[in-house]
Amino acid sequence: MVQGHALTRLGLALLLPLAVSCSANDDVSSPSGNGGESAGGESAGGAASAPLPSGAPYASHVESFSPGDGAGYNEDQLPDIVLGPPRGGGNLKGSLHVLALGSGGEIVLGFGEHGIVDGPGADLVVFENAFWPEGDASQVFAELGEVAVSEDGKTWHAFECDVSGDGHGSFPGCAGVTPTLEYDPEALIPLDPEQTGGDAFDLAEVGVGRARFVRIRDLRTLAPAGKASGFDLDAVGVIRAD
Ligand SMILES: [Ca+2]
Ligand SMILES: [Ca+2]
Repeated sequence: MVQGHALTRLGLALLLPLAVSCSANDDVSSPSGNGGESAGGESAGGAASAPLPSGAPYASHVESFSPGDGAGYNEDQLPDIVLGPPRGGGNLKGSLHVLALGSGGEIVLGFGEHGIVDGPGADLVVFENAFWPEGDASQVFAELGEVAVSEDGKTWHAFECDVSGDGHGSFPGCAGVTPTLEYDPEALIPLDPEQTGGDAFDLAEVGVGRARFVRIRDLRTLAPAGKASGFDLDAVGVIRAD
């Protein structure tokens, strides 16, 4: 379910050299039930920002998308809608620049020839449009997703997500919990989850040294049937890449 207010920087267009160079060569499978990717209107917006440097630390292609019930929001903007940096609105605003996965839907993102590598602490960040109604973090509007990583796209290692939470707005191991902040993606390389927001994950927790793919699966929380629903993916960022 898409919540929150209109993003103030929808006009921002960030053309990623990495994404562009990879899109022509990567084996991008067509999202199921989607009829293929659109041209993606977002990059056509008149933006003043310069392109990010080559190797910008964000997903560069959509490997697959299996929409769940109630998906559809921004599906016509695939794959661009989930590539590149997030368009966070801060703790109080959920971005509308997201893809609704639908109840039980799942998406797999890749990073071209790059991989995520395990280093000290967190190695990747998943950005959703969670927000704090009336500024109360304990009442976070969270639509939870399970995050899994893979080196070959076949064998997956999932982070254990506690959907029951701790009653204070924390859902350990889950994506879709921490609001995405507004920040300058050109200035913030490498990514720092303290400044970007989003939910950070450490490959060491699932015993993985390197991963080329990230899968996010909606966990059917706060997803009323028949409406645009489920985890709303904004972006996936890489803290440590090779
Ligand atoms: Ca790590
Ligand atoms: Ca959401």
